[in-house]
Amino acid sequence: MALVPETGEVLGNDPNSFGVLRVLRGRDCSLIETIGDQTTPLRQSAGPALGDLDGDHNIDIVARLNTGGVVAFRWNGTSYVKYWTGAAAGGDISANQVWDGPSIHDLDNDGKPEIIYGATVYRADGCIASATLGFPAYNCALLNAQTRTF
Ligand SMILES: [Ca+2]
Ligand SMILES: [Ca+2]
Repeated sequence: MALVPETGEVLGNDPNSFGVLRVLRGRDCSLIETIGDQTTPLRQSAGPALGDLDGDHNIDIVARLNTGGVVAFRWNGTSYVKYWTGAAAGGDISANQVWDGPSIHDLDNDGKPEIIYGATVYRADGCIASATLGFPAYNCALLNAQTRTF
């Protein structure tokens, strides 16, 4: 893989260089599904995050888009389908952090996961909860230790 360090761009915008997600069966490593195509250009250098976003007890996948922002996939019973796309926000640091992928945590302890990508926090439905760089967004909006509310 080749990178442009100044921009973080994975060379290039050639669709052949976009990442894909491969879902393997645990017991024999057989391929269940390959996720990603030219309409969903995944950043090949960033790992995905796994969690149950919709509460159906099936694992959902959140991956970084090569164009900024994130995309979520959910299991429909037979395959993974696009669930939502989270827009790149002011806190998106895509150009500087080539390797960073999203992570999933319940930041406010309400039982619903949030997705963290750079300085942007998305709710489980893909809406942006916070997009401010630095700790103030987390301290003031998401992780208020006294109220535990948004
Ligand atoms: Ca799920
Ligand atoms: Ca939560």
